[in-house]
Amino acid sequence: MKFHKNHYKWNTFLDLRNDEKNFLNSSVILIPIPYDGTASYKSGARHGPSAIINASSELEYYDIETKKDISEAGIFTTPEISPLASDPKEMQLKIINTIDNLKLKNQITGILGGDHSVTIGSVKSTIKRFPNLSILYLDAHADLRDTYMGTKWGHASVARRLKSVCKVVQLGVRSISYEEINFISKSKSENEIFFWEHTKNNLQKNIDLALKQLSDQVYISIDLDVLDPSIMSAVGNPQPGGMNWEEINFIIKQTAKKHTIVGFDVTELNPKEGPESCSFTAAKLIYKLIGFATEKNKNL
Ligand SMILES: [Mn+2]
Repeated sequence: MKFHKNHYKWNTFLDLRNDEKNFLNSSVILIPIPYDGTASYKSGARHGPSAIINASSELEYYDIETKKDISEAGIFTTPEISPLASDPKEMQLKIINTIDNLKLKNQITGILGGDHSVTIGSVKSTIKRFPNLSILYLDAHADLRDTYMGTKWGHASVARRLKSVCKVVQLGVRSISYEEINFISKSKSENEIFFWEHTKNNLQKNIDLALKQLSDQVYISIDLDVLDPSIMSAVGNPQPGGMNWEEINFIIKQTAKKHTIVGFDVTELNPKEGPESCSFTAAKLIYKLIGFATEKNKNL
């Protein structure tokens, strides 16, 4: 069975033609998940994946920083994982099963969200292929609540759920509740969370401290609200005082230099909340992640 682009609508990242015959030879598998069933403030992240893919067609293939053609990495965009309106836990199980069924080997997966809850399913599938996985979690919020709005599987509990799966190192946090602060001290995980106001002034030193705690195989989870609203206002829960473009690039580049990036996600783009440039910024962030993650030369 061959799905000709002339007959089917199947939008792809960078508008590249998917090579279905060589699916398993692609080095990066992008999986759009238009789900925002757990949004609490402003819903609309379901429109994130299509906005990212549309904006990506405006990117130049050539990347100045890594001096290479990003499209040559071998990028395959799957069809969207359709959302379930039932229990958020069912949605996570669906994400795990759908990704498992792709029968991937060493490919890098990149999830296009969707609200941040999609990370739970994505990580739970990825860790089956990479048992020594650890997570670099970039988010303005701590996401360490045990439950929020009646569910344990929502966007405000993602880091808490993942901490029972593997090591999670959090960078960029600038909003946290008392409940979460208490959880951190009870679980003695103070050294796994870096508040942005303490981190940004000595970025190299703090990144080194954060990265030292990660295993070789790293999954980078990005909630776009980790960026400053001046460059990324199109998110469900904006928070002032965030990372700029150079800082997030630096963090990803340093991670790629010292570790192997085996998976990533970019979540919470809510296109109607901001200018079109936000979708483009999200697309370029994915492009940079692909560039760094597939870079064999560690002298980046
Ligand atoms: Mn967040």
